Amino acid sequence: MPLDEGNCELAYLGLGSNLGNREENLKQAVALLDAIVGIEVERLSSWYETAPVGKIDQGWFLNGVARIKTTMPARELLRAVMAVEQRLGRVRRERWGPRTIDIDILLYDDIKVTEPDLEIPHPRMLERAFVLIPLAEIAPDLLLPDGRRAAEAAREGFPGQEVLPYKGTRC
Ligand code: GSY
Repeated sequence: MPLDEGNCELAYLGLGSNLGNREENLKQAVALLDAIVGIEVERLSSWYETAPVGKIDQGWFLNGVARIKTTMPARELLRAVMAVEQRLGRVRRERWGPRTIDIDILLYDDIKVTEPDLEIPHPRMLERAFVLIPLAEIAPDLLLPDGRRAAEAAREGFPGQEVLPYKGTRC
């Protein structure tokens, strides 16, 4: 939902799917997020085909990053994000396993949260090509928690982490 400029924070969300119709899952997640009062999706990266990181014996992901404006505090945003995951049928079977949708809060303004169920900045974002490449596409000058700009971080080599442009499904 469009938001007034005042009392909003900027946050970045990582989106991923590797089960079912991945593109449809991601598009629905973005639409559901944007329909929430207190969230406006104001910039969205392209989708990228990415090899699974962590548990590698699963299907490739489609990943992207969204920049949102929000009036919600971080914890309320987490609840909203989890509600969207539930709506899209996310079932938490395996911690690192396949999922219809995964939405991670990467950054929220420049705040730091270290709680068992919520860490901001996202603790693994700086190691993940599937986060940094789409993030750099929409916010190349964004200052990351380690002091680098997003564009610089995305240019690093990421051994074993394949990230390819998504060309869409063919009929
Ligand atoms: O943390 C996000 C879920 N996830 C992903 C992902 O989104 N993309 C890729 N390529 N690998 C992943 N491993 C996990 S866990």
